[in-house]
Amino acid sequence: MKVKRIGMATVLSMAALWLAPAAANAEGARIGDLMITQPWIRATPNGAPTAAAYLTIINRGATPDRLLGGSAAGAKALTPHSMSMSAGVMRMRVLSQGLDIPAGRTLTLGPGGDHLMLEGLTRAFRPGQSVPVRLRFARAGEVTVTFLVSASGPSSGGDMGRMKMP
Ligand SMILES: [Cu+2]
Repeated sequence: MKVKRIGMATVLSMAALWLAPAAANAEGARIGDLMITQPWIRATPNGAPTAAAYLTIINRGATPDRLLGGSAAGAKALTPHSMSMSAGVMRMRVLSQGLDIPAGRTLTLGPGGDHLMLEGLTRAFRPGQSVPVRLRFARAGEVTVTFLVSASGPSSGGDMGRMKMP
């Protein structure tokens, strides 16, 4: 029994080391079968009413889930939005049924695509700040994730997790 516990501790510390490079820029989280990585919020100018938040969700389970919404420090509402091109204009709308996270798939939200919309901002988001965001999933439940505020993206390269425009 004692040997087994030491073994587990070693595995955990190795996992922590392996995760360290990503955690340096943006913290992730795990809830049930879902792994959340690269959470970030686009920095806003003073007085901006809204901000967009992005993240990657990996569903390692055999059951689909949905990201329904949540809440964020400094915003009155947080809802999933879709982004689509209509007559040459980018339009977004509230996804009242939430965002699908198919079983065994990775969902990446990035600039130019689906996103989480923070509305009714009570503060500006400055690059380098950390913002606690509560996310609500239909199946996995709720989890608090620390989102990093950035002008262009969660990694120093700025392009990781970005969605390519058509
Ligand atoms: Cu939006």
